[in-house]
This record gives sequence, C-alpha cells and structure tokens, in this order.
Amino acid sequence: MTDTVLRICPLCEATCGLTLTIADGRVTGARGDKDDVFSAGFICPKGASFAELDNDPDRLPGPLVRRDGRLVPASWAEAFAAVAAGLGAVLGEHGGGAVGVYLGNPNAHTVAGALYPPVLIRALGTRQVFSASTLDQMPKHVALGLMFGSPVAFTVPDLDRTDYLVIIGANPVVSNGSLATAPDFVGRLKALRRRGGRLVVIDPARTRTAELADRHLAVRPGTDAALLQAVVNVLFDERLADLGALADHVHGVDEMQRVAADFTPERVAGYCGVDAGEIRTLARELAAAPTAAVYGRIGTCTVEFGTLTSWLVDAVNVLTGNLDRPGGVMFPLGPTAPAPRPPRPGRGFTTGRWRSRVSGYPEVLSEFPATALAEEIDTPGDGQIKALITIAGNPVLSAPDGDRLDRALAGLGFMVSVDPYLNETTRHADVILPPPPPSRSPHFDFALNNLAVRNNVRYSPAPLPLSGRPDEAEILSRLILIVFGAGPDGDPALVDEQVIATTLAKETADPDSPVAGRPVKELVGMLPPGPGYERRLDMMLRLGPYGDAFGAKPDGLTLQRVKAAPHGIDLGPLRPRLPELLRTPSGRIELAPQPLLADVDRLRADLDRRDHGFVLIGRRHLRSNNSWMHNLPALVGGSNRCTLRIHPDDAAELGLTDTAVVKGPGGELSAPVERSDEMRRGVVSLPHGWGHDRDGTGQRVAADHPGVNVNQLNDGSRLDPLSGTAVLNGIPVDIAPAG
Ligand SMILES: Nc1nc2c(c(=O)[nH]1)N[C@H]1C(S)=C(S)[C@@H](COP(=O)(O)OP(=O)(O)OC[C@H]3O[C@@H](n4cnc5c(=O)[nH]c(N)nc54)[C@H](O)[C@@H]3O)O[C@H]1N2
Ligand SMILES: Nc1nc2c(c(=O)[nH]1)N[C@H]1C(S)=C(S)[C@@H](COP(=O)(O)OP(=O)(O)OC[C@H]3O[C@@H](n4cnc5c(=O)[nH]c(N)nc54)[C@H](O)[C@@H]3O)O[C@H]1N2
Ligand code: SF4
Ligand SMILES: [Mo]
Repeated sequence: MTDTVLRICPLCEATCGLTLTIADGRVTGARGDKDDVFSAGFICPKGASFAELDNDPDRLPGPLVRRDGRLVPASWAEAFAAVAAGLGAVLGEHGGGAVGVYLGNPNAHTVAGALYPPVLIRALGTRQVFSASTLDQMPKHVALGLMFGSPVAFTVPDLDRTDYLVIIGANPVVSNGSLATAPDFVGRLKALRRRGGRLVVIDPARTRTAELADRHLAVRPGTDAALLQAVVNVLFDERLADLGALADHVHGVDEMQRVAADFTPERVAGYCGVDAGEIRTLARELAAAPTAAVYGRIGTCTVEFGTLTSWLVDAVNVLTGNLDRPGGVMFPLGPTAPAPRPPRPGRGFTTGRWRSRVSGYPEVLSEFPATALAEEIDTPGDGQIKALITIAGNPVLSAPDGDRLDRALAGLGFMVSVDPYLNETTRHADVILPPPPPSRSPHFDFALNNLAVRNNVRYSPAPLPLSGRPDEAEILSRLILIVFGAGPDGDPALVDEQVIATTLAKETADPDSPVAGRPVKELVGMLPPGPGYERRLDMMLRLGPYGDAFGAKPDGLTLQRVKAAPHGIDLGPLRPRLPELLRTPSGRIELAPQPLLADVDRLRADLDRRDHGFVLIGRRHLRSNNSWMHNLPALVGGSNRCTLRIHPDDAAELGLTDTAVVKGPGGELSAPVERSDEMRRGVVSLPHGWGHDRDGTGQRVAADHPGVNVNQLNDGSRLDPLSGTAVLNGIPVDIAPAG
C-alpha cells in the first residue's frame, strides 16, 4: 500500500516542504509539497533523493561500541552503559571541564540539535566547546553583536521586494541560500530581474549565481572588506549617504566616515583587483536604488577579514537607509523567538570573557575556534581535553589540518559520537550512538525560522515510527542524565521537564513577559501530553511573538494549531523591528564599534599585499553537502567531483595535464584538473568534505570516490582574530603538473 506524508526537508537551509511516498513502512520517493505555505512545491536534486538518503544501507542501524580496539554492534542498553562507564571515569578523575564538545552543522537542522546541546554543555560546565560556526558564520554573529547588541539579530535580504541585490561571496543557485532561508532562491532572483530589479554578484569565480547577474565583479579573494570600505568612502565623499528613518537610531556615523577616508576606490583597486570606476558605480547605484540589499555569505566570513567584511556589509545597508525597511535587509521574527519586549538599552556584546588554554584564543559566544580543537586534545597540562562528545560533526574533514586532529582523537581517553555514520571522525569514537533517519525524526526549524525571508511556522511530526530505537532527543537526554550522574537508565523526560520549569520560572518573573506573574504550575499543566520536545516546542510557541500566551491571547499559536495546519501557517512579510531589538548599551545601532575600528589597521596594512602565486578558494556542488552526502549513488559523480578548477590560460602556462599537485601551508595533494574560464586568473578552487580514503570508515560509496581533503592544504594557523573563524578562502598555494 502506498501512502503519502509531509516532511520539511532537513538537507539545507531552504527548508522546503516535501511530500514523501511511503510503501511497506519506508520512504520510496519525494516531491515538493505544492501546498506548503513557504516553499510552494519547490524541490532540488538533494531533496528529490530523500528516499535514497533515508534508506542508505550504510546508515548505522544501532550503536557501535569499541571492544578490544574494534567498533562492534551493541544493544542500546550496552551502549549507554559504556558511555556511563567511559565518560564517568573522565568526569570522576578530571571533572566536566576536561570534556570537549564539538557540534556540527546538522544540529541546525534537527529538533534535538536545537534543544539539547546547550543543556549538555551546561551540565558538563565545560569551556571546551567547539562547533562548525567557526568554520562558517561566526564573523556575522560578532558583527551583529557589536552593531546591534545581539549576535543573533540576523539581517536578511528582503528578496521578494528588493530593487537592487548585491550578493557577495555566496552562490545560492548552488547552496540554495544560507543565513537567508528562501526556498527556490533561483526563482526569487529571476523574479527580481523580471520586476526590473538588478543583481550584482561579487565573487572571484563566475558562479552560476553570477551568470544570472547584471554585473559580476571578480574580486581578488579576501579583499572584500577593502572594497566595501571604498563603497562607504564614496557614499560619504559624494554625499550619497542617507540614513533615512534610521537617522535617530545610529551612533558613530562620523567615526565611520573618518575610518573610510583613506579607502578611496583608486587606493584599493589594485588590491581588490576591481576597477575603481566599478566600485564608484556600485556605490552610486546602491544609493540611487529605491531599495537595495547587500547580502554576504561564506566568501565574506571564512576569510582573513571575516568580521570586518560582515560589519561593512551591514554598514553599507545602514548608510543607504536600507536596514530594517521593506526591500532592504530586515530582521525576521521566528515563531519561537522570545516575544518582543519594550525597547531598552542592553549589556551589549563582548568576546574574550575567557581564553583557550593553549593558544589563548578569546571565547566567542562561549566557543573556541574549531581549529584549536586538536591542540586542546594533544597538548598536555591542566585543563587538557580527555574526553570528547561529537554531535553531528565531521571535523576531521571539515576543519583545517584534519591529520593532526585525526591523531589527536586517537589519543583521547574517551570519545562518544552521536552520528548516523561511521566516518573519518566517528571512527575514533569508543561509542557511536546513531540517531534514526529523517523519516523517523520530527522536524522544526528553531534556528532557520529566524532567517526566513517570510515569517512562517511549520512542524513535521516524525513521519514513520521509531521501531524500537531511541530518537535523537532521547539519545541526547540520556547523555545529559549520565553527566548529571543519573546513570544510563534515568528517565529522559526529566531533562525536558527541568528545562520547562526553569524557563517558565524566568518568564513568569519577567514583568515584560506575556505570562508575567502567572503560576508556573498552571502553565505546565497546559502543555500537551507527549514527547518532551513537543512540550518544549509548545511552550516556546506560546511564549513567542505569535503565541497564545498560555490562553491570554486566544487566537495565538499553540503546537496544536500548528499541527492542524500541515502545510504550515504564513505569518506575513518581514516587518520593521527597530528599535525594539537593539540591545547595545546606547540603545542605538553602533555603526563604528571600537573592536572593529581597531581591526581596520590590520586591513590597512594589507593593502599593498599582492599575490605572487595562486590563491585557493572553496566551491560547493548542488548534489553535495559538506562531507556527508558522498555516499549516495544518485548524488555522486557527474559534475559533483573533487577537481581543481583553474582558468585554462593558467593551466596552459603551468603546463598542467590531467593531474595537478597543489601545495599549501599545511600539506600537499594531487587532484584532477578541470579547466574553466569561470575562474579568475590566479585563483583556483577545490570543494571541501572529500578525502574519504581513511581506514575503518563505513561509507562504501564515498570510499569508492574518495577525492582529496582540501583542508589538509591548510595548517589552521590563520584565523579571523575577532571571531576565531578559520580562513578557508584565500589560501596561498603552489601548483605544478603531477610527475
Ligand atoms: N575548505 C572548506 N572547509 C569547510 C567549508 C568550506 O567552505 N571550505 N565549509 C564549512 C562549513 S560552512 C561548515 S557548516 C562545516 C561543516 O562541518 P561539520 O558539521 O563538522 O561537517 P559535516 O560534513 O556537515 O558533518 C555533518 C555530520 O553530521 C552527521 N549527520 C547527518 N545527519 C545527522 C543527524 O540528523 N543527526 C546527527 N547527530 N548527525 C547527523 C553526518 O553523518 C556527519 O558526520 O564545514 C566547513 N568546512
Ligand atoms: N549543495 C550544497 N548546498 C549547501 C552546502 C553544500 O555543501 N552543498 N553547504 C551548506 C552550508 S553548511 C553552507 S554554510 C552554505 C553556504 O552557502 P554559500 O555561501 O552560498 O555557498 P558557497 O558555494 O560556499 O559560496 C561561497 C562563494 O564565495 C566565493 N568566494 C570565495 N572566496 C571569496 C572572497 O574572498 N570574496 C568573495 N566575494 N567571494 C568569495 C566562492 O567562489 C563561492 O562562490 O551552503 C549550504 N548549502
Ligand atoms: S533546496 Fe534544500 S531544503 Fe529544499 S529540497 Fe533541496 S536540500 Fe531540501
Ligand atoms: Mo555551513
């Protein structure tokens, strides 16, 4: 018998609604849900491969436990007992501070990943916390924190209403968008062009997104901060800066003008590899457009000046009056965000409240740089990491110098990984606890709803039953109970009930909360019976901006209402939200925060640098996702290959034939050569997440097409100092023919 069921796709940030076909208790196909209020039927090749991904025979059906040096299948009870023993030993001898935690990207795409890791980290009381954020968007958090007082006040381009969109260092036609949740990003770009709007793409490569643009500026890698400083320079110099409605809410305009004064287009043109006239035109067009939005992503973050670039993206949005207005960049308001409180100054945002043990890196959002994980494990001394918990991460491939991390992991006292696969990282674990596949997991976009180009709420209960295995919420809850000393058999519901009690105690005590002064017990009694994560979701929705405030606003959202609308509920276009979200001590936007001004000296000192050899950047492929989707026959091969892309004239000058040897600061590798005039001269690209040739992994298809690990070219010593984010784009490399 064939059936259909709805499920939001967890495979990228676009959050498309899918209609899954189910036969004999498994998923057999996927298509776009035409009635989804947000995605309206859009689907990409990855979503269309949902069934293969869900049924991948290499997904671990149950836990693995290390016995006599080998990972062998075990029962769930045995696995949790092994965690209690192994982790318990480290906790007993060294305390929670000796336990490291690494959180990978899919935590942004699971219910469990949103709800439990913070509780686990608090339970451990550890400062050894690492995540994919410092390989990705951390510069954006720091810039937002310094400018708006809140590191999660994401500025999202109002794609469907803007007249002029500048995309810097992003390739949404391939990535399907990031920090801008928008199903069918391509369709939205085409619609922009159709309504007479213009698209400018700034990228060293003429990407598929650049192909859609009116104008493409092939900037030199890593130099966008200077280019944007020059845009700011022109805005002031030609009296084009116009803050519009923001004028009363901005501090630091004069400092901004001063700091940009020496970054004239003529001064930066050689450094950026972009004509001064092009930069002037960009500034003039941005100022002249009825509305405009500047949007930056990976190419603005994982670079030498990541935080400066992220700041300048929004500085330009402010100076052209485009922040917080329709058609500009706006602040989404997700359904589980806290209900807005009255405007008031906040404490602002700081980093460096503590420092990493070995290199003294400042903490940022209570994390250390992912590149520091290996040294914190392999450097002896007080506070050394003795045990590691990884959840949904593969840092051996995703972070620089995986070989060192690989060796470090092998020396840990204990390691547990929550991951569906035996891969380059999890092969070092003493216990692997595999979550069930997405067809057996619920879905709610706690994080991505706050990045959506249109406010909406959608929930997918787990489409299929668990059949005897714990869901990821239970796995993580049991880890938390073990850390609390409740042993492997504690009641996982206790974790959720504890969070609910604490949250409601705080809310009811807050005079500005929608439930101020109400008895906690009464509110707890209103939550529906069911899994703890659903009770927490219901609580968050009811406390949120559209919530029913536990009955006080009878038309408001509850989980029950959301469940009754399986295709989702549209919550309308983005609306202006200033000044209520500002949490700077001044209560204003800080246009020129001191830590950023201080870092401009480093940029200034770089202006005379020129590349002598080649520069390496990254590249994503439509049918791939970081390191973990190379195991599906339907997705690997064809154009999804790990090749060195290089301009044909560069290849000819170097005398490259089939294979090139690439040498970087961290190592050397050989890769097939792919000639492409998409590349700027002197710039080459390799995709990341490949290098599936290590022993003892369990992804058979991936092992047949291993590719090479680009991150081995990188020694990890170069970081954006303000955010601790690894420089993954703009790596100097030498290239030679093989042999
Ligand atoms: N050179 C270079 N390096 C890069 C990048 C780059 O552009 N260039 N990009 C960086 C970026 S943006 C990111 S986000 C990082 C990603 O870095 P990581 O998050 O460390 O790596 P991923 O490859 O995304 O690994 C995800 C892991 O989660 C597992 N997984 C999948 N689904 C689930 C699930 O439902 N639950 C659990 N528990 N686990 C699951 C997978 O099996 C895999 O092991 O890589 C970074 N590395
Ligand atoms: N198909 C697919 N989709 C994905 C992923 C995937 O691996 N595959 N990964 C997901 C993840 S984790 C993330 S974070 C997002 C990322 O989403 P995006 O940021 O849109 O993805 P990228 O393709 O890495 O785009 C970065 C662009 O920056 C350019 N670039 C590199 N260096 C510079 C520079 O110095 N300056 C400028 N201006 N540009 C530069 C690159 O050429 C590239 O085109 O994608 C997500 N979606
Ligand atoms: S665009 Fe992203 S969310 Fe949509 S179907 Fe593809 S992978 Fe899934
Ligand atoms: Mo990412």
